[in-house]
Amino acid sequence: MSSKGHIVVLGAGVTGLTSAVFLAEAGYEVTIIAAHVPGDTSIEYTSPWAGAHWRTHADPRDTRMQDWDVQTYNYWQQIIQRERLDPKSPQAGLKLYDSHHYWIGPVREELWWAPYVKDFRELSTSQEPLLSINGQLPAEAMIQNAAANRSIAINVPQYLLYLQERAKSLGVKVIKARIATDAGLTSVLKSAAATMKECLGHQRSPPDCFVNASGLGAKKLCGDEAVYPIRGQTVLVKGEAARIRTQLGGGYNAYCIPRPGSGTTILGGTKEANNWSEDVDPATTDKILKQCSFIVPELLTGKDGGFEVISVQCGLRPGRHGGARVEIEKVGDLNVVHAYGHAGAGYQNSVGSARLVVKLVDESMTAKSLSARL
Ligand SMILES: Cc1cc2nc3c(=O)[nH]c(=O)nc-3n(C[C@H](O)[C@H](O)[C@H](O)COP(=O)(O)OP(=O)(O)OC[C@H]3O[C@@H](n4cnc5c(N)ncnc54)[C@H](O)[C@@H]3O)c2cc1C
Ligand SMILES: *[C@@H]1O[C@H](CO)[C@@H](O)[C@H](O)[C@H]1NC(C)=O
Ligand SMILES: *[C@@H]1O[C@H](CO)[C@@H](O)[C@H](O)[C@H]1NC(C)=O
Ligand SMILES: CC(=O)N[C@H]1CO[C@H](CO)[C@@H](O)[C@@H]1O
Repeated sequence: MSSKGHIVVLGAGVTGLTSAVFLAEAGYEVTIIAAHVPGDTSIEYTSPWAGAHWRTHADPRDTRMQDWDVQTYNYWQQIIQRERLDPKSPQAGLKLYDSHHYWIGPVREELWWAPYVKDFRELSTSQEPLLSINGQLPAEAMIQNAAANRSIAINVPQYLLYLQERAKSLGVKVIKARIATDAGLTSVLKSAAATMKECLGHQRSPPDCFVNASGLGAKKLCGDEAVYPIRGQTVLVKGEAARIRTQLGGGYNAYCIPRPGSGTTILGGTKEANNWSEDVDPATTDKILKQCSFIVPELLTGKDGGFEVISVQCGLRPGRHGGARVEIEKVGDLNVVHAYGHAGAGYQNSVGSARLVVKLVDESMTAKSLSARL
């Protein structure tokens, strides 16, 4: 089968892997080059540190991100449905749960997404579980508004491996290598080409297009000053929570995300802009555990009546002023499709963002063949 062209994807986080899968499905020959691949852990590799769940961050005016998130929600439901019909198919690590949203004080967000998620409903604070939760909280921290719907939690390590296997089964080659970042974009591209030649010999033609899914690495790679870290600390505890929970307002950003099939749950968390530290802060751990003890009582299984903590960790979300950059840039003779800066939404953006990457790559190939004919 002849391919539509050879695309090199830089990065093997959720953005690069999903883009690679969709490009391969669209008929391209794809090579991934990445310093970190599924199974690795590093502060420079955000994807393994995510919760993760679908809980949109899109502003009501950000129709691009709304669209990405809705596409991903629907696509994940299709995967879940397919696995239900064929339990022997590879398991992605996705599961539908009830997802509860609690607000201390007024609801300060527009719930544009209510019609797009399954079974959205308001919850009464005079009924359980809110009655019991509020019964333990001081007046100023009580939950005044609550809603629920069905949403998806992702077993992150499993999903990354699933994406990588899916990519490989479509012929995608994965090269683990770091690309030098010290001498500008043209040299980045040269270095990538050299790495590929070294690792793959003459199996592959020179790239027709590059996809730049380097996450926070984009800052160093091409000096995009709009990119910045948003640090998040989380606690992994024993037991799989009965449902997803998010609590906002009153200075809190507490969440609970069961990790499907693993017998564990992620409790969070923080959002600290411009902090590059990978060190966990014990006071923050205490704060997370205290706040979650009110909203996740079913996991208080420790001998001391607290959570059974497995690990505490930090990840750096790839923030970007102006939002994620998914666009074409022409660098010399080569077309680069950028796909980085998805901040705290890389998973829920991933399917819509990857489909846009395929569209941009298609456009760049059309432009390339037109200019070759002139
Ligand atoms: C605590 C926490 C909770 C989160 N919860 C959620 C959630 O619930 N839902 C959600 O949607 N999102 C969540 N996120 C956000 C999500 O994790 C990120 O948006 C996403 O992982 C970003 O993926 P990425 O592929 O763009 O970047 P990364 O995963 O960082 O991947 C970057 C890739 O580029 C490679 N790379 C970079 N530079 C180079 C180089 N010079 N040479 C070679 N390779 C290079 C790296 O090795 C890596 O493979 C959370 C994040 C954190 C930290
Ligand atoms: C990826 O994007 C960053 C930020 O714009 C840039 O510095 C880097 O050179 C790009 N890398 C590639 C291979 O296009
Ligand atoms: C970053 O976070 C660490 C760990 O919590 C903390 O010790 C440090 O003071 C923070 N740095 C900045 C610049 O906020
Ligand atoms: C897909 C789905 O079930 N959507 C529902 C979400 O909740 C809203 C509000 O109750 C309904 O209108 C949608 O039909």
